[in-house]
Amino acid sequence: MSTTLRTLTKAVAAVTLAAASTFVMAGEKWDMPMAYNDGNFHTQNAKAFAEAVKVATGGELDIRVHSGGSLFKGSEIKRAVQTGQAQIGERILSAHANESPVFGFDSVPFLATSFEQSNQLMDAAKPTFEKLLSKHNLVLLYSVPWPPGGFYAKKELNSGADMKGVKFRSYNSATARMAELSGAVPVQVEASELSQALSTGVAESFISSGATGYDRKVWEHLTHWYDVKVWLPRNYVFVNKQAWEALDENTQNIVKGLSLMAEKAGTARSEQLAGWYIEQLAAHGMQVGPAGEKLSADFKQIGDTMTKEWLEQAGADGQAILDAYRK
Ligand code: PCA
Repeated sequence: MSTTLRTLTKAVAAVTLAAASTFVMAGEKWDMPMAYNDGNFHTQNAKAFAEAVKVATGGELDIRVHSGGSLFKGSEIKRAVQTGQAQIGERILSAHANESPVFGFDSVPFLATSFEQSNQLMDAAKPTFEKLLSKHNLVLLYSVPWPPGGFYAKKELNSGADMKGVKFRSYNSATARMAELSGAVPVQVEASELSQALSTGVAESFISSGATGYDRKVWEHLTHWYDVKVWLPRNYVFVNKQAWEALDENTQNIVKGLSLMAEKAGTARSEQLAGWYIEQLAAHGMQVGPAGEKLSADFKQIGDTMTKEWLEQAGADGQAILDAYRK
């Protein structure tokens, strides 16, 4: 039996046991801060997960989702969960690459550019990634990739040189570095602040999936989206280690099983919506399409530089991930 199936079977057994048990546990309430807006597909997926956990535990574990950075801002979520101010949370993984380069494994340019490759890369990275998370007092529940990232701009881009001096919104160290290497000027902006940054001219270009362009209605400010497929960055959901250990084994098994399902369902949703988001950008008047030859070649070159840099920074851990991925 596959690990996935075994965990699911355990979850089903645990649900049955929980339903049959007559003793009453003290109910747990967990706060789950998330950075992205309520309608975003990751947020909707987490809400479905939280609801399933509540039903399957007979209300004994009640996870309350706080979307859009309303409880903790995106940049505060990991620390809040590490220190137990919140029990569970979601964040874009690569935003933590400044703490350890391993957190940036999914944002090495052009390393994994399809959903299939993204899942293979996650499998390859998991042992190293989970070990690192444990050092940060966190337990991984599930992770879901965003659709492939492309370039948003308010003018035609024909080569990397067209990025010179452009104010470029970054959301992690990889997007900031990509901006620098192309001569753009990086400015860190959370997705929840993106519309404002674009309307005030703080930012005029960025890399992201169609999902964020759609969620933030960027057609109000921008005109072009180039399908570069530079990466599929992941959001991940993690629990404070002590909060996790305080759950009984049945509850842990239920949460593990439902986490597997949330990962599968969220990934399927991301893949299903990927093309639809791009259609929406076009339907709202944006020009969408592949990058031209020169632009692609220039970004490939930047990608090569960044891959080299990442490997230097991530050392043996990074190499182990790449070796496992390429097997
Ligand atoms: N959207 C997120 C990160 C990756 C993506 O597709 C954002 O732009 O913040």
